Amino acid sequence: MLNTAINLQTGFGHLTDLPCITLQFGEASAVVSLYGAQVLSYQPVPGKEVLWLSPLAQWHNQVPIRGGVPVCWPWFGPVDARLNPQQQSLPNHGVVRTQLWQLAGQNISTNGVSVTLAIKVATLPYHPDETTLQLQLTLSDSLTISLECNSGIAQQAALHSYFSVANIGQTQVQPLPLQYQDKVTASNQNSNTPVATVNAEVDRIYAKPAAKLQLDTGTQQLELGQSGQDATIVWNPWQDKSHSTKDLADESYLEFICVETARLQLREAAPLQLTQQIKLTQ
Ligand code: TA6
Repeated sequence: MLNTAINLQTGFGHLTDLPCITLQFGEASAVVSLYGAQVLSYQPVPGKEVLWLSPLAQWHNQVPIRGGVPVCWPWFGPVDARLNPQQQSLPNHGVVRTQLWQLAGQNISTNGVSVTLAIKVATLPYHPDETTLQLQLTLSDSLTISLECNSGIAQQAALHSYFSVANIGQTQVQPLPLQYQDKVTASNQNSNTPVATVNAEVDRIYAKPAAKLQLDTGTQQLELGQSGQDATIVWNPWQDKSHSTKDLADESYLEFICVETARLQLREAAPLQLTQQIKLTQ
C-alpha cells in the first residue's frame, strides 16, 4: 500500500508557529506554508532536501519567508510604473508573499497527492475588483507547482524557487538563452555558453527560456519543467549581498541558487497559468 497523506501542521523547522500543510506520497514529502502559499520543503526521498530555507527566515509583520518557493504576484521585483498609477510605496515582488492563503481543495489518488491554496485579493493599486489567485501543488514522482489567475488583468508572476546546492562552485543551470538582462550591471549581455555558473553575484533575466532546464547542484541532478513562462531568472546574492541581507547568514550564498519560472510581460492583460515542475533525476 502506498503511503499517502495530507495533514495540517503548526510549525516547520525554526518557524514553530507557522501554519503549514504536509503532503506525503510514498517516500516523497512536501511542506507548504499557508503564509504566502510558499513551498518550504520537497524531499523526493527521505532526507534528500531539494529546496533551501534560510535558517534566519522569519514570518509575521509583512516579512516574506526567505527560501522555499516564494510566490511573486502581481509584479516581479520593484513594481512597474504601469501597475502603480498613484506611485505608492509598494513591496518588492508583489503582495501575496506576506498574506495567509486558504486551503481550497485537496485530493489523494494513486497518481499523486495535491492541495489547492487560494487567496482573494480585494483590490490592487491598478485594479479595483476582487481577484482570486490559486496555487496548486501536486506531489507524485515530481513536485508540480502551478499558479493560476483567471482574471484577464495585467499581471506578472514568478515561482522564485531556492534550490539547495552542495557546492555553488560546481552548480550549473542549462540550457539557457545566450542573451540575458543582467540586473547586476543593469545591461544586456551576451554569453558564449548556454550554461550558467556562479562565481560572483548573479541576477539574470533570460527571456524565452526552454520548457526544460537541468540544474546540477554538485550532488543532485534536477530537471525543471516550466510552462506559461516568458522568462527564467537565475539569482545568487554572493558575499556582499548575503552580508547586507538581514535574513541571510554571511555564508548562505554558498548554499543555494534561485532558478525562477516567471511571466513578466505587461503588454497584454491576460489570465495567468504558470507552472514549475521539479524532478530529481539523479
Ligand atoms: O529574482 C531575483 C531578485 O529579484 C533579486 O534581484 C533579489 O533581490 C531577489 O529577487 C530577492 O528579493 P527579495 O524581495 O525576496 O529580497
